[in-house]
Amino acid sequence: MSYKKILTVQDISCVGQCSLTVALPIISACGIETCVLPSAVLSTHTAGFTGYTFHDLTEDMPLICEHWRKTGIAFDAIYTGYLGSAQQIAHVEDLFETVAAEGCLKIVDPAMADNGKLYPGFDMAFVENMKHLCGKADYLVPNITEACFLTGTEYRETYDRAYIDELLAKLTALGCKNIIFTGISYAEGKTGVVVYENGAYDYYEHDKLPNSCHGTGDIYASAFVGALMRGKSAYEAAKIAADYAVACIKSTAEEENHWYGAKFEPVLGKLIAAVND
Ligand code: PXL
Repeated sequence: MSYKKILTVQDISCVGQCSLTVALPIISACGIETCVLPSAVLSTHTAGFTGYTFHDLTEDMPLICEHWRKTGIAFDAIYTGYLGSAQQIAHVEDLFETVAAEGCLKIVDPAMADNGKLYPGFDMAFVENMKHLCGKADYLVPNITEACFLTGTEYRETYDRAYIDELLAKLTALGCKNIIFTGISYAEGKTGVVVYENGAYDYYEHDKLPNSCHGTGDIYASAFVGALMRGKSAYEAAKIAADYAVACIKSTAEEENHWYGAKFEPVLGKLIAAVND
């Protein structure tokens, strides 16, 4: 097997167990060379901390990209997470054109919203730009809130298969090829992930834990990318990532002092075992 090299583009929240501080260790643990393009440096993430610093790296992005292009560096996959501005989205679209190796997989996590709301600092102009980026994705990894914003659909806490099918149809109309739709619950006490690939619908269901943790979306997408790059099918990668995210949440249960993220580190061994299986 050739040694796969992937690029992930998202912020560094120095403290908070999300974005790059999650993607880098998780994808590396899957056995994939993980290169990073930090879009911004924050002292912490923005969900629950106040007074955080935010150093924008938008201007560096095209310079870094140009150096890679000149050097002949190209990636087997490009995975994007939290991006700070419309301009950053445009730079990512340039990266898709200039530093993608042949057959490069583009995986977009439109990390911008959860629980019916946009994260602080995002607005509908950003959503419009994100729609354009999603149209270029081979794999889109949204949650329901993000899918609603991307498609102009009313967010619902309770829903049925018809609602999810409608969201899937509207998402594919944006142009994205395959969708890994997270946090889909059809039964009390259960949740799961819909794998919509080449027009076919599949669903992996698992227990819904009573607690939830910030950053599990990033953990999920990173584990999915790592497993996919190890040659797993999209369904198998979606299942591995779901089982790993559940293990991370379990390892964080009952931890009041650890409200800001999930303790993904102690259970990395489970992920490594699953991708090597
Ligand atoms: O987990 C997504 C994320 C990434 N990066 C930053 C965030 C968030 C979610 O709030 O604030 C800076």
